[in-house]
Amino acid sequence: MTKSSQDFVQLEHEYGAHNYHPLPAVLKKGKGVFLWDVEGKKYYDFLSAYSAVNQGHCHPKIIKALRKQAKKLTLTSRAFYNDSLGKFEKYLAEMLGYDKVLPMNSGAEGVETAIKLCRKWAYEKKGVPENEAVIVVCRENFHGRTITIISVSTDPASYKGFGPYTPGFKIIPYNDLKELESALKNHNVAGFLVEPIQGEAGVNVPDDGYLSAAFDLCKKNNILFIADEVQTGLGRTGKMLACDHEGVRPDILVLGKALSGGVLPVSAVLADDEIMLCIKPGEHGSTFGGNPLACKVAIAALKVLKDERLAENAERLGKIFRNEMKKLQKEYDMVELVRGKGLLNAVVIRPKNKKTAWDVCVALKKNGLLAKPTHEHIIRFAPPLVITEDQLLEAVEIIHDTLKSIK
Ligand code: IF1
Repeated sequence: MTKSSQDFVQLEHEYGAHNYHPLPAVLKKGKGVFLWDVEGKKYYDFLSAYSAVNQGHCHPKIIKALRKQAKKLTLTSRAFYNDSLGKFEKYLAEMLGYDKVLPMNSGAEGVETAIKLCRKWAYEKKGVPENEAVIVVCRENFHGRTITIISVSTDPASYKGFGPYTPGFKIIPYNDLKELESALKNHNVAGFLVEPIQGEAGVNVPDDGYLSAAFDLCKKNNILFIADEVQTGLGRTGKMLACDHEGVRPDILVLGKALSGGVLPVSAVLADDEIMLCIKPGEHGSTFGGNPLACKVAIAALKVLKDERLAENAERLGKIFRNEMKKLQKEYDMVELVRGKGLLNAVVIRPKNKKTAWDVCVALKKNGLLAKPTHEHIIRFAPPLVITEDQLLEAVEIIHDTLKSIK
């Protein structure tokens, strides 16, 4: 007997840890901007696996690279060289203009790597006394789920009950240059770790000029500017990097998610020699980091971004999308605010008739569009960057009809 959605929900509930609360959509197929559930219902995907599938689901060129390499060699570990890693490192380093690349797997591992690299640099190059390096981070950040990373979280759901926490961080408000300036006065500050747009916080876009001014403050004080572009990078906000909007070139750049087009966990840290070579053989690594399969997939994923001009598409369609949402904002009292950059956008729902973002997302799902609430009143809209204008406008219609129906 074929299983229904409810059967799969039950199966996960019974045998899986309860560390998520998914919308009740059980998916079995994806192609481009679309997903299908086990009953065969088709959806627009407006989450894109948290921006990991910028290139669209199962992009034929990425899947082709995956299949080709999977038949040859998948993993050797870094105990040996392989014939794919150097090619990937060269491709990524040249594409983004850095001397070197350090490959990892998850985004959190990438951020951990950046933190280690920054601390090492502080002791070796800046002259911070051993074990006294401080990294400045922002309130409402999201950098992952490891113990060190949740140690700097200000969201109790992320950190509460998981202590003791890792020391060596200072938390300041986001988008506040005065606070940053005063925090950076401490000579032991080694780096400033920041999301160019805060994703989990609800697509929190800082004021124009914040990133470039923050970068200048870091330079003035000999502090590394570390950008977590795990979510904002690789075309999502309408430029290859969100930092490109302000002409900022981070000292340490962290990428993940779309680096593989959502096919495998692939993350990477980029930096110039002066910083990257502070880590010596044996001091950092990962069994799967830089594996041949991941490298070939990542090169294909990066080529798709470039060849299909996905950043430009995100820039153009993002403007159209926000414009359409602003029309809905005028029409429906329920829509309080629209914000975002490129195709990373959020709609804030005014709590009305006790409707939460969750309720709206459930209604959107019924109408054929998948999106995820963040916090109680924010809906993130982030379709794959391969979406066309016609598809985007059709999705806008779905959002419109949904708002009309629950008004
Ligand atoms: C989950 C949010 C997105 C990230 C940034 C590092 C990581 C992430 C800027 C870690 C991960 C995810 C993880 C996912 C939810 C999610 C998320 F809602 F929490 F904010 F994308 F919007 N830096 N973000 O956004 O990367 O280790 O997961 O590969 O369920 O925890 P990872």
